[in-house]
Amino acid sequence: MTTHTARETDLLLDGIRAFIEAAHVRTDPDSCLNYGRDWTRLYAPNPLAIVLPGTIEQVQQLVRYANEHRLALVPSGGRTGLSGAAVACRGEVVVSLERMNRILDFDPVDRSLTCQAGTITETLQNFAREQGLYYPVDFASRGSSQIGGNIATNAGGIKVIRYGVTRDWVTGLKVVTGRGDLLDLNRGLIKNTSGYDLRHLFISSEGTLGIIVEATLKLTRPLREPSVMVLGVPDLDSIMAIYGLLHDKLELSAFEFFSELALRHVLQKGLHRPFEEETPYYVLTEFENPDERHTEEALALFEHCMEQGWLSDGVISQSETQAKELWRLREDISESISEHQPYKNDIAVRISRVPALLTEVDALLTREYPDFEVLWYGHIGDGNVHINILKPKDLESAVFAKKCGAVSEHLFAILQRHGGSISAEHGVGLTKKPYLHYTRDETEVGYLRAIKQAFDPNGIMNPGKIFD
Ligand code: 2HG
Ligand code: ZN
Repeated sequence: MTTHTARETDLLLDGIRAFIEAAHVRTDPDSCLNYGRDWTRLYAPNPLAIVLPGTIEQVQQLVRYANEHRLALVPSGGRTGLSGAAVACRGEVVVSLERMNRILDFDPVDRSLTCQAGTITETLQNFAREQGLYYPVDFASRGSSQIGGNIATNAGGIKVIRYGVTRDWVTGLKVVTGRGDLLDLNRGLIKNTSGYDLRHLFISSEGTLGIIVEATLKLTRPLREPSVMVLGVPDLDSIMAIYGLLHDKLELSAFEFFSELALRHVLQKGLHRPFEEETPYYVLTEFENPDERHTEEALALFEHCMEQGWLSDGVISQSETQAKELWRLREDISESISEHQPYKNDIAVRISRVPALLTEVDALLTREYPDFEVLWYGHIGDGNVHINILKPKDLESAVFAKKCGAVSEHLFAILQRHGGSISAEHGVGLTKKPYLHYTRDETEVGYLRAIKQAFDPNGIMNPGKIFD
């Protein structure tokens, strides 16, 4: 990375101000702090400047200018990421899409909308609802994450079991490549077998190939009267036994879990226990419950699980308000533990491998972390588990990170044997970069590099993220 003198920086930024209004080229300390980091809080933000283009043409001009002057760019959405992919800690120019936040088009026949990349997830969810439709990719950061960032990370969330991940809802993308070319990819088509689908390369590319500027997204019909159950479960094995049964018999839209230790953190923030009894684990499941017959079926399954000893207590929502309250027990965990500077793992295996993986990982973590608080939660119905290790107050951050990093090597070796991924939905960014080889072998990474070279020959797009 080239470092610039103050004079050189001024000249470089003046060059940008020639095509983007001066008010949208910022260098004040507040902006540098806010736009230079994501939710990881692990890296000291140090951007050269923050640029907020308002049009696709301005994005193109900026990318061309960056190529000319070998300026590194970090595309930036809502910066709710957890892997450091949107962090600017090495003098990069942050390109925030937040001014490009309009829904441009909606078509009820296609059941699809087109929006600018800076559109907030919740804005488009609400827009879909107003049309009697549903955008089902959903997660706790819906109020600040942006669709461009969701696509660049291939975000998953809490409804994947039923609806899949972001990738499954993107039918078109406009992107400015690292060369400054504008590509209009797939144009909302459902069927299109005209060769390589470049749209999919940009999904999950973490800003390393170019900048997503517009997206066309599919919508679907809303859930019919969803109900939420929270179940108290004695052990990890029972969770998957319950999953097998409910997945077969109910129209599930979520199957999440969390541990008692994780629950205690949201209780400290003012939420209430779902029921009196404490159990080591909890399942939160959501299912369509439009009539009596569905309710009776759910209750019968609950009884059956009780008889099998797979659960010991439970509650079913009686209203939308109660359903929302129950959801908070799961959704608020991540935020409630952030003050403990957790070391995060976001692992995935095929669902059939979950029980074996959990047994091995549980043994590893018990052995390696006798003194640390280890929290389990996540989207277990998708084979995706979040393991958060909380930093003891008196332990230095660097020592803590080193210890957790060393345990990760063991964890990922187990994961590799099960054919899993080191990142299910948070991305590789900076935090998981050292471990990429557990999921992608050298030959495969060689192909990733070749793709990067084709789209970004000068290496200006989010350098140092995913791989070096
Ligand atoms: C969630 O599922 C998010 O709550 C955050 O993906 C996970 O904090 C985490 O590790
Ligand atoms: Zn998650």
